[in-house]
This record gives sequence, C-alpha cells and structure tokens, in this order.
Amino acid sequence: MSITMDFLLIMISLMAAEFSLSESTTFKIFREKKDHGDARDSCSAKGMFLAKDTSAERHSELLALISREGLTSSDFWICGNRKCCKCVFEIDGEDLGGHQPWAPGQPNGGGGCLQLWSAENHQWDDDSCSAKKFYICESTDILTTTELPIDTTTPTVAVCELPKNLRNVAVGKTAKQSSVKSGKLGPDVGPEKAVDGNRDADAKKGKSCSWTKKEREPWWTVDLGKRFNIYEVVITNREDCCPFRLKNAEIRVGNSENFEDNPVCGSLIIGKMVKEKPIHVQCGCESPMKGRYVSVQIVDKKQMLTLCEVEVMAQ
Ligand SMILES: [Ca+2]
Ligand SMILES: [Ca+2]
Repeated sequence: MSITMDFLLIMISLMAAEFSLSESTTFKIFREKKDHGDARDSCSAKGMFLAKDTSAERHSELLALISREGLTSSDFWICGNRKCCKCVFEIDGEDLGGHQPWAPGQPNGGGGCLQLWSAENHQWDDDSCSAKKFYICESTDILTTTELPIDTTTPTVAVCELPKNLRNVAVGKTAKQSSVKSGKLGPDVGPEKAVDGNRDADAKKGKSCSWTKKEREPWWTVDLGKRFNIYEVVITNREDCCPFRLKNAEIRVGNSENFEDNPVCGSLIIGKMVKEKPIHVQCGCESPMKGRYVSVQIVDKKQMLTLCEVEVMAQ
C-alpha cells in the first residue's frame, strides 16, 4: 500500500517537474551517432527523453553544455518533428511557442527532424531524420536521485483522472499494417479488423483481429482522418493463444503519416500488461497527445503482431 502511494507521489512529482524548467533539469550529450528515431529511443531506454529546446533559458543551457564539452563543431539531435506535410515543426506533439531560434533561412524543408546546427552556432535546422548525429537527452533530478527502475514491469499506474467525455475515434477508420498473415486466415486478419468495433479476442475463430506475418518490428497504423486530443489507447490482445507476442509493443501518436516520426505514447507494453483485458496505455491527462495517426509496433523483435481491437480514446 505504502509502496503504491510512494510510487504515485513520485509520478506526480515527476509530472510537475517536466512542466517547469528549474535547476533540476539536466541535459546530457551522448557521443554516439544515431538517426533521430534511434536517438529518441536511446534516451528513452536511459529513462530520459530527447532534449526540449522550448525556451531561451534552455537554449543557453544547451549551448553552454556543448561548449563545455568542446563539441562546438558537432551537430546534435534534439526533440522536434515536422508536422505532417508542412514545413511547421512541433516539440513532443506541442506547437512551438515564441522561442524558435531557427538558423538563417531555416526551416528549408531539408527534413522532418530538428537539430542544433553547428554551422550556425547551434541554432535550429530541419534535417533528414535518417542522418546520424550525436544527440542530447534530458532528465530531471528526481530521475537520477530516486531509484525508479527504468525497465519496470509495474503496469501503467493511473496518476490522473481522464476526462469523462472521451470516445473511441478509431472505429471504422482506415488502418494499415506491415503485412498480412498468409494462409487461409489471410482474408480475415486484415488491419481493419483492429478497428471494426468488435473486441472478440479469439484471433482464429472471432475473425475480428488483425494479424501480420512473423517479421522484424511488425507495425499497424490507423489514420483518424483529422487531428484529435488523444488521452489513452486501449488494446484488446488475443486471448486464445500467445498473449506474450505483444510484448515490446510501442504506441506512437502524431501528425506524421510516417509513424516513426511521431512521439511515443506512454510506456512499452511489457511484463504482465499483455494479459490485461483490455490493456490501457495512457498518453496524457492534463496534456493529451495531439495527432491524426496512431501506430502500434513491436520493437526490437521478430514477431507477429495481432490486435483484436485498438480503441483511441480522444476528445
Ligand atoms: Ca534545413
Ligand atoms: Ca476487432
């Protein structure tokens, strides 16, 4: 009981810390070159996130760090992606505020990801997300001074109450997946089965689950048709067999049709979460994630992806 309360308190403090810049924010440079998506995942695996350059104060701290480490001739990935199809950027799904230190002539459509560009005194530049660069992660003191396990198997804990008026905006929308399982089940396991409004969890008999081939990092996506404020994604895993196959499922929400450019919602589906009926993954409460596309992908594994229903709870 007290452990649960402590955990809740830590989570609540963490949320508070994320929204205010104070001395507790720590930026850290990683001197290994990765593409933007891998850099973000690498921060995440360390219990951190790609650095958010959202104020003049943060920008000066980043420049000071780069200078201290003698890396003024290197480029760095930071948090920030192009919104779908436009030369307009956002940071972690949030629109940019007044602080936008673009380098002269930028953004020029050079790519969908935000870098601190050495050629222009580490002002912002849009560059190709697949380019490999050093990157800067961010954390708060609370992460480094408490012993919160990074790879926790604790199920998602609700730290805030979701609004009451949420509805599933995914049902009947256009879905895609990386492949369709071959064989006689093929016609009955297309991507649309995960948004047919039916939670039947018998993947073989129910004819209401999507199912890919066994492949590396299989994925499924849905186009909601327009941008929504997304609070939670609810997944019905198959129950007739093999719930473990959904381990390492990562949900992303955003405005890029290329789902890998979108930020991650909640944490990976791990441990006993795969047996929850259904699985709830929260994207945010006070600040929901904004986006038109929702994806589910099994990361770092060769596996089949089966989804009996994906409900996107939004306003
Ligand atoms: Ca550029
Ligand atoms: Ca279904």
